Amino acid sequence: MLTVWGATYSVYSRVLRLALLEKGIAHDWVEVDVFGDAADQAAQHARHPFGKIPTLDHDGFALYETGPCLRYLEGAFDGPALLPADPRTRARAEQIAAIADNYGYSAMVWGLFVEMISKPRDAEEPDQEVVREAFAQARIILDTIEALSGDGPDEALAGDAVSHADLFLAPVMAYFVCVPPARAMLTGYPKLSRWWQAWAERPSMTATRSPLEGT
Ligand SMILES: N[C@@H](CCC(=O)N[C@@H](CS)C(=O)NCC(=O)O)C(=O)O
Repeated sequence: MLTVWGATYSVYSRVLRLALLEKGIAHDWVEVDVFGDAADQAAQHARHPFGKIPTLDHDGFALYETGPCLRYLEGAFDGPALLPADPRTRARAEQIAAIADNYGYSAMVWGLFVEMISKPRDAEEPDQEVVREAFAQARIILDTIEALSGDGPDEALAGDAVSHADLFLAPVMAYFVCVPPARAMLTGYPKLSRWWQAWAERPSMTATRSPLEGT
C-alpha cells in the first residue's frame, strides 16, 4: 500500500506523481494544502519536520524529500526505468534534475511565476528586483540544460528515455511558460522547445495539471 500526501499546485508533489504515473505504480493520493490550511500544515509537520510536501508511506516505510522518494520508487517497484543505466548518462540525468531542483524552482517558479502571475492576480505588485534576478538565473538555467541535454528523443533530456531530468524540470517549466516573456525566451532553445512541446502533451502531465496554470 502506497500513500502520497501532496497538493496539485505543488511542483515537487507533481514530480513525484509524474514518476508514479510514468512507472504505473498504484497509489492513494491525499491532497494537503500546506500554504492555506492550518490543520493540513500541522498534520504535514507530523510527517515532515519542515512541513513540506510531498511525503509518502509505503507499507509503513515513511519517506520525504522528492529525490530520495524517486530513487526509492526506482529500486522498490517495477515499471520503466527512470534513470539511465550508463553511469555518465545517469549522472547527466541527475545533474539536470539537480539544476531544476536547486536553481529552477526558486527562479522560474517563485521569481517569475509567483511574482509576475500569482501576485498580480492577487492585486499585489511584483518585486521588480526579484523578477530581474530571476530572469538572469533562468537564462543561465536554460543555457546550461540546453548544452547538457543529449540528442535522444524529444521527451528525453538525458539518454534515450524519460528520466529524473525530465520529471524534475517539467513541473517547473509548466509554471515558467505561463509567464509570456519567459515563454518567448524558451523559443531561443531548440532542444528545450521540442522537449517542452512533447511534455506539455504527455499524458502524465495532462493528468497532473496544476489548478494555477492557464488561468
Ligand atoms: N526539498 C523538498 C522541497 C519540497 C518543497 O519545497 N515543497 C513545497 C511545495 S512545492 C512546500 O511544501 N512548501 C511549503 C512551505 O515551504 O512551507 C523536496 O525535495 O521534497
